[in-house]
Amino acid sequence: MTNETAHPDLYLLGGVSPALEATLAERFTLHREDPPITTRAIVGGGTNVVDTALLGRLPALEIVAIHGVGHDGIDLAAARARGVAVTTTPDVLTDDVADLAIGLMLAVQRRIAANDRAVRDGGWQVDLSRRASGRRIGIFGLGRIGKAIARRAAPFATELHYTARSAKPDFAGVFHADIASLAAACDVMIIAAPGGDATSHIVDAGILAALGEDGILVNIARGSLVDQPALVAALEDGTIAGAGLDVFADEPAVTDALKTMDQVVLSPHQGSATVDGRAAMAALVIANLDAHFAGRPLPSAL
Ligand code: 8YV
Repeated sequence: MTNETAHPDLYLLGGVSPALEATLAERFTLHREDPPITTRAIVGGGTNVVDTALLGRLPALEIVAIHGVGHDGIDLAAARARGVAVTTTPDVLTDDVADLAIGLMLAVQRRIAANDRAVRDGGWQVDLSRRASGRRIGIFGLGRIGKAIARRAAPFATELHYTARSAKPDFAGVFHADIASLAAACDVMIIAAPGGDATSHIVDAGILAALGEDGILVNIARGSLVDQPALVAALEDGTIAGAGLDVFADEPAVTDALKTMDQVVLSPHQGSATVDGRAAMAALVIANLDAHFAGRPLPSAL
């Protein structure tokens, strides 16, 4: 069923909150599968795929409004070539994702999740944890989220290190041109860079070896950046000390090996998932769509 004039057709590609879905339903005719060729808008999450095949099936498509900041699933070049606008929800989720990165870092080092399980099982004598303060902390990717992590990480760090496309003269940290140099220089390495071909499996067995036996890996970015079997092997044989993971190679699947490890803290891709953050993200998705269909400048176009 389509209703092109009053309620443009919108393909709801990813799961969104009931509140956002209700607001979208006031403005659009929603399609959760088999979008009609009259589809003018797509709303999806940061990991959803909009590729040339989908773009080819939707000749009337005008805008892809992403509920998130990642756009590794979107073929941006193909969208641009077609004149399809792409928007994201930057800034409003930065603090929440950065908070979770620090939470995972602390939880791994202080064994918070393992101790919680022990107490629930009636235990009290548990293994000693590691001091979380006084570490050399490295951040891979110094965009909005990476910088917010750095601000929070600074009180825990003797040294802050980072890798970005270029050195940031206004940032008080040690620049490393590549992740191998970063991994060798830090005790905690936090991954905050975009997914996509350029970063696929950039954290491999060699990088984990460079991070070393006292090293902790935290990933709040995309599972695709990490060679997950290599990570499992590195955790199993003590090549690194632990990991805090909000993202995985094949979400929502999480390999069983990780679930058995007390030196690992697992989180179901919850970086932006606060009541406050999700409300602000939903509002920005709507603001982008409203602006587009009113012919106004888009608040957060890529
Ligand atoms: C969302 C994300 O969970 O911003 C991103 O790229 O991965 C997350 O904030 C995702 O977009 C689902 O809506």
